Amino acid sequence: MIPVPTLTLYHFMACPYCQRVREFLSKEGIKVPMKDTHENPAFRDELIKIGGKPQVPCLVIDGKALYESLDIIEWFKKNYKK
Ligand SMILES: N[C@@H](CCC(=O)N[C@@H](CS)C(=O)NCC(=O)O)C(=O)O
Repeated sequence: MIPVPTLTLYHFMACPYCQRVREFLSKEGIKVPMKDTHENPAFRDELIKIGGKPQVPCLVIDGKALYESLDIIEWFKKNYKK
């Protein structure tokens, strides 16, 4: 069996870089659990603990933070098989 990584996308609605990632995911039909750091400040604190900064978007892959919208999109292109 191929191990499936646990994914969480930290984001907030007004962030254009988050929007870029959300649009890519939507276009590709990829569903990822999301945490809105503006809606819930506890998610912001959580992200700082994991990745060291509150910058969004951030994809957390098995507990490891991947920042930068274009790097996140590249990660999905490389690693996500439908
Ligand atoms: N180059 C980054 C830019 C991300 C960015 O600037 N995000 C803003 C929100 S739109 C942010 O999180 N700013 C707060 C911070 O950097 O701590 C990307 O493409 O993901």
